[in-house]
Amino acid sequence: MATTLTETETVASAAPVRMDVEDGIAVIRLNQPGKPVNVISAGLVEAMHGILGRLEAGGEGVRAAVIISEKKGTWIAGADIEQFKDFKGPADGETASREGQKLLNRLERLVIPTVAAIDGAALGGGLETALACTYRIATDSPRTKLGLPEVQLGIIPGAGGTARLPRLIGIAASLDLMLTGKQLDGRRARSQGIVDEVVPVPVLLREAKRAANDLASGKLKPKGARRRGSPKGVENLPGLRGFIFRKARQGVVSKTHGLYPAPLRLLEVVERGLDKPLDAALELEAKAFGELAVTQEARSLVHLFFTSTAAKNDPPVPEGTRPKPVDHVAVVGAGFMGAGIAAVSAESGIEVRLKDVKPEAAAKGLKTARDTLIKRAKRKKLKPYQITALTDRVEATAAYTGFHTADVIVEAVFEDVSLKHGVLKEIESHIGADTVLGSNTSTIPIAELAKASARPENVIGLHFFSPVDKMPLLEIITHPGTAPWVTATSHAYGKKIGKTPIVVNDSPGFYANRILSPYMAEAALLLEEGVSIDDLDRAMTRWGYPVGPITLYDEVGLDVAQKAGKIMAAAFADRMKPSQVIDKMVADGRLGRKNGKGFFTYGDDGKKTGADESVYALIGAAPRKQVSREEIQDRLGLMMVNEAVRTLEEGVLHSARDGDVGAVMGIGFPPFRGGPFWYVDTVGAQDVVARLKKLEQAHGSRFAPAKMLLDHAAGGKKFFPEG
Ligand code: 3H9
Repeated sequence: MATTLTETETVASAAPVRMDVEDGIAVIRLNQPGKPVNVISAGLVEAMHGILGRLEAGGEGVRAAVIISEKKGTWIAGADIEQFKDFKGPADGETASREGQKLLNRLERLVIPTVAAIDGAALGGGLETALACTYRIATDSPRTKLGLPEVQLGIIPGAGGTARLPRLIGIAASLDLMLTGKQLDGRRARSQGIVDEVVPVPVLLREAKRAANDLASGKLKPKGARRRGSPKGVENLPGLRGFIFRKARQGVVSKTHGLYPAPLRLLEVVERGLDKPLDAALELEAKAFGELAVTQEARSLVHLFFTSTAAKNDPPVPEGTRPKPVDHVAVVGAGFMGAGIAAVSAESGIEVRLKDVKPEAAAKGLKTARDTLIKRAKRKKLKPYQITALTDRVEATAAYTGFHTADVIVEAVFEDVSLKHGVLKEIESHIGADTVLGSNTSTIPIAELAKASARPENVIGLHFFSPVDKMPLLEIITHPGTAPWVTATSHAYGKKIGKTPIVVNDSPGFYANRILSPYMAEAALLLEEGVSIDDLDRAMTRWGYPVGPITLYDEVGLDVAQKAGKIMAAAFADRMKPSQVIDKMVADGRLGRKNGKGFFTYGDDGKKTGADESVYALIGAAPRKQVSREEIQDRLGLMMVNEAVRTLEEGVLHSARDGDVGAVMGIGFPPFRGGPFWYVDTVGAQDVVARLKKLEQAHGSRFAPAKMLLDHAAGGKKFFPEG
């Protein structure tokens, strides 16, 4: 593969794309200067057109081309999402889509074969670029991910993906990918027919050139054989295609209650485009892309992309604070939470010691952790030896052996201050001075916990959410004495295990539970007033929450809710009065789903069967009151929003950004509303204040607007002035 000066031509060293002709193969290397990832920006599009023009002109002895990235970890991360913020109306998005389509059509129509050599993320417009190539080779690296995540941004693929993917892998498989935004590693992408070969990283370029040569000579035919035109075979049987789309539509509506326009529009674009020539299908795509890109839903989801990325990359620690590497973690308390924390840590390559007092309890925790790891590994189609390597990373113990090597300790014992104090002291006698001492408490102030410690500067809250392997947030709580390196290391640990960390200051309920509490308390009050269980849940799922508040009571456990409610009521007596309803439920032995008895009834399989009508007699409130859905939504929703603003006002939150990320990722605040602060900006602080004042008049001072909200309303201020 020797490259000689005469064969090699470099467009410009600082250009986002470079083309070298090596042994008759044009190697197109992507490396956007000054960007952490390659994105399809105006500059990249222009540079690619330049290169395609040269290839079309011929004359350089080029037989085939390979597109490869020089950026570690990404091939192409898709369109530049930053540019979406500048779209003023549908025409801007439509133009951007057409520009992308034009480039990729030109790539697809080259007379020479092209090979996408993918190592790292090929997402959105990145995968669409690969789909326009003749052949795709991906690496087996864990960082290689292929997918079309556009619906998660409130849009649809806009550079040909809605037309090319179904034509390549079929309707049902492509809808599954586009509706969920799921990302596949190289091997899974091959089994779905998206890539043709999977190779180890070091040989990617060599193998891509080999494939390019073989395609040029005719020795190799593209296997995934792009079926041009509509998908052939079984999916075209009379009735079947309609059935696939009907089922998909039903799935979307039942999951989203029609609150997200993008997935429904995606189905329409794919269905209508299937029997059309590619160009006509692309027309539909561009129009829909333009319209969706300026919806409020898309703007909110783009906001969440940037806020969550920033929360991951920008911890609030003094400049120059360096985190310690986290390779060993010890978890104390092998219950459901402890086992979950052990599993997610091991999955990210960390060696874990899982300790409980009794060997049987430790063994039980180990089994739970391993079961979680196996379930997740099977979903990723890992090989048996890889699964064994994963599960071997967790070791159970009833003693403190091996703790001296731990970089981070996560204490996850029962929620009781004196128990936690005792455990903390014990742990400290087995670890060094440079170990982070984290507590997975959800209610106990961290400063209170740190009182028992000989090294309070090492103590920090690491609040995981249940179930740990599914919930994306890690709430990190510092007390005034926490050392910056401890915060930085905890943040790095959270990021390493795939969580989005936010750092907040110590306060009762921290951030997530603090804003959830008044919302839950208000739901209980409405029950007492005679609103039905179903009306309450339905109102909030229609507002966009994944489950309603009454279901959430049952899921969390009524005893747990009761305890947390009392702690919060003690701290914020004016607005979080504990409800009699919860006390009556617990006194009746109703703990929620965990004992099959709560606000709902449960079948033998543990599945919810319906509201338990006998609850109304128990709580002394028959469902008699008609409260409009909007009023329920305002009473609950604004309680949470107002409380979120108070936490920013008090300095519990470092930023509105963290508040939005925490509410969406920790407690299911509807993502398409962007988080409580983005919501206030969207509807306007004046509007929120007016609605709160109306509620205050009708129901009392707990609805009094936060001072910061009043200031924003009076001054026309925004939490995100830059939009
Ligand atoms: C699309 O493609 C539409 C097309 O169909 C049609 C168009 C016509 N744009 O996450 P990280 C930044 S829609 C702009 O920390 P990682 C990110 O903000 C797009 N910026 O790294 C961060 O900036 P900063 C579909 C982007 O290694 C930095 O890069 N694609 C973009 O953990 C590092 O990011 C997606 O939705 C972007 N597309 O993960 C993929 N991507 O340093 C979105 C990243 O200032 N991206 N940045 O904080 C990702 O999923 C992850 O960033 C990725 C890397 C997996 C690529």
